[in-house]
Amino acid sequence: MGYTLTEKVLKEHLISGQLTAGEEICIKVDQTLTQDTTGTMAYLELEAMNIGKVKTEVSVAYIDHNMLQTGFENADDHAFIKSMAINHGIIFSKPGNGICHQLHLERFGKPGKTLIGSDSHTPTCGALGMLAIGAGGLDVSIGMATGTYCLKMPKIIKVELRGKLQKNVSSKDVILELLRQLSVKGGVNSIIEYSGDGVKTLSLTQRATITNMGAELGATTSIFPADERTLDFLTRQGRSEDYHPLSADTDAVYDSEIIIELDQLVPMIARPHSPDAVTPIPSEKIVLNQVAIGSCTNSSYEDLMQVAKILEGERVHPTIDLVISPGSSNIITMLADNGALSTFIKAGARILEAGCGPCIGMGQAPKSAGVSLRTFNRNFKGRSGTFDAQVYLTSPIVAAYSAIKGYIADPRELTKDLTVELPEKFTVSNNYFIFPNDEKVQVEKGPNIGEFPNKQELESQINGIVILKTGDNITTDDIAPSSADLLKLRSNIPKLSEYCFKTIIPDFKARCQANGGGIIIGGDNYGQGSSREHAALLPLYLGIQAVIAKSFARIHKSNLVNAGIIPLEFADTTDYELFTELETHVQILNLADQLQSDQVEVLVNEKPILCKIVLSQRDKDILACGGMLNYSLAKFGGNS
Ligand code: MIC
Ligand code: SF4
Repeated sequence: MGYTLTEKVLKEHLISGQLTAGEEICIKVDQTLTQDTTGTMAYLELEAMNIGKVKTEVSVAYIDHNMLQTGFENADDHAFIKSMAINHGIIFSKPGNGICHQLHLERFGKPGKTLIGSDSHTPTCGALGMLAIGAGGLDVSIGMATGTYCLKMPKIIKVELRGKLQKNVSSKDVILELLRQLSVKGGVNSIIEYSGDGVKTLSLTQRATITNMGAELGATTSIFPADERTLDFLTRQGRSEDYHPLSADTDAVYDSEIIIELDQLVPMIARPHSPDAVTPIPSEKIVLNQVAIGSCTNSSYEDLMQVAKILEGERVHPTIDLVISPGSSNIITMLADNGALSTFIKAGARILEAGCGPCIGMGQAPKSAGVSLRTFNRNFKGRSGTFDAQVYLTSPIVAAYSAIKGYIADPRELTKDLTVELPEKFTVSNNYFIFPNDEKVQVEKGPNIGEFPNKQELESQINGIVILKTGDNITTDDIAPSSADLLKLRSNIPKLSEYCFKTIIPDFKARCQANGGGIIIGGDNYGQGSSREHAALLPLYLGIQAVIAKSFARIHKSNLVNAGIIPLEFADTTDYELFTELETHVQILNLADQLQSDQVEVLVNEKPILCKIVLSQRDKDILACGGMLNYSLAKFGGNS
């Protein structure tokens, strides 16, 4: 029996465990990445562990999210991260250089290597044939400190791509189609492996759009084979030596298989407020106020050159604001050199610096009840910076064409040729990078940077009231909302805790304070979306002891364990009905002992029900220590 691509990479990196779905495995980490909104916590944690140089081959600290500097906070965070990077042998990417995932693809990703990143879209580099996994900041700092990462061995889903995309249909439509079929929880605890004759028809950055947005399926990661298109990309980036071919064996066995006929796909959109609310472009006119092109999903040279071709000689519709945020400084240079940048400006577009920008509400919030069409990966309520915005997701081709028309328009009507010739050599500049040497600097910690909230130890019992009962698919944007105003509080858990669950109820913090903390009851796929550990740290700070849900999203569940909050799953999902917000009392006795088993007895208003503990022994040990920081300090003695 042959091996899948995933198994091949994992076999090369396996430290412990067996490659059987559901088993805990620990793997060698070759590379890590952090970005600034999760980075401050990750580096506070690294500081607490008191290590010298990182143990990875390559670790990079990117500044790409918190780019607006309307006060001292973001600049202070950047300075802190930079000083930690210099001291620990980490490459620092200055603000303005671009989005972590685009830059990592351009400069550092390598076929066959492993990458752990404190951002849920880290799987973008799976386009290069690397195993790239998003994780909480604490897991990434452990990865930097020890060169290891542990996870539950996922199932492997084969997606066979057949044929070729039709004119003006994009690789974005491939991933939107998968979201339509599988939903935002269809990939949880799975790795999506692409194969088939359609693979070679997709360029590297087209593949990266697909692997990037596998995060929206809840997948652990997504991976493409490394082939001649991979070599082509690496050669144009001036690093052909990083290439080696990688593909699954023809007799590899998968847990399940899906076939996508590329030529059957049509241009699609995801409707508000979920990336899986996917439909073809409707015949009714959806009139737009804003079009935003960019983000780690769709800001490559190829994407933006297609946009330039559409905008050439045209004018952005008078009712629309078109905003373009390129993925990297190198891409901006190439667009400036070949005239595309002036095409954008002549058409009437607004140009932003290279970074996440409006994707995370860092500016460009739509007007009241505004309708915005975006090439991004998430359209969760409130994420644009306003709660009443109607945000649709789509490809750059649909977005650019719609920006001219004034409504969401089908680009198959377009007669222009959108074929993009890639430059023989991409621009590659090091001027925004600071590469480590043996220099040591004073760690700079501005007044906004607080302590990493940490639990002392595991309680002897859980005893509290249900503070909140949620529905299905609650996002980390619901638990720990993000916007330009809030992102600057990412290093300040007490202040940020005011906003915990603000998209759902106005008084979550007050409820916690009035009851001395308590329990959260969740539906299916609780905590989907980002890797932000703030979605666990804010509830921890407010005294939440446990979350009982129908099921959890992968990264959030790990973040809960790392924070020392117990994630439990209903043994019988109809028990969900037994709980009422602010009324039901929950008790779990003999916590330490019960946690060692596979199920616990939960007293719901004194009547017992059973809940499952779907955790590895290592997770249980972490919880027994009161969280990952205590666990790792005990294990590595603060000096690994
Ligand atoms: C996101 O797209 O939601 C973010 C902002 O990049 C997050 C990280 C964060 O919350 O800081 C992610 O995807 O992990
Ligand atoms: Fe940045 Fe948006 Fe990508 Fe998150 S999804 S890394 S906010 S561009």
